[in-house]
Amino acid sequence: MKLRAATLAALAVGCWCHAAEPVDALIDNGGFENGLDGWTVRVGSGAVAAPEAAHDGQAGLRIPMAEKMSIQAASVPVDFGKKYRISFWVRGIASIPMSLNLGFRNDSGKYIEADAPNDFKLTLPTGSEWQHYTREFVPPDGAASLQVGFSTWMPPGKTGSTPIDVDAVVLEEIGEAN
Ligand SMILES: [Ca+2]
Repeated sequence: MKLRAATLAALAVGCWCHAAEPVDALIDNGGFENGLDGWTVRVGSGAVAAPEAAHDGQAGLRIPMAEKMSIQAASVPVDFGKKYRISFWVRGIASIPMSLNLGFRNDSGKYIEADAPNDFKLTLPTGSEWQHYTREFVPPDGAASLQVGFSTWMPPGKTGSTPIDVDAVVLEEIGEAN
């Protein structure tokens, strides 16, 4: 029993370390605990890191629904021979759609076009409650870097009312592509 208790204690410590500081996370400040450090607003304004938008920790990304918006994380190196997983928490998507954008560039910095328009632009689930979105992908041939972003757009005749919240954006390398 003594050994078992020690093992459990070790596991508990290990889990705590992992939760506090994921070793595989490629995106800096994916939890918005340091405000919008590392993130760049490309279109629109008003996106903030706010306590009321937190799923984990003290802050999350709050996107007001008044206009088109686009925000991107800093570019991270990727390998097209590897498989990756992106995950995050999201809530509040209603009449205004939001997409997850995977922007790949080659080693010359040239943007890689998707074969199909929606391959790298993924529509996110609607709903007022928190949902954990997870997707695995393999970067296209020649990809050397990835910029993860979120964008909203305004379908004709639609107006937004509630804000969209995003938190705990994690990008991990999970193995070989094949
Ligand atoms: Ca957070």
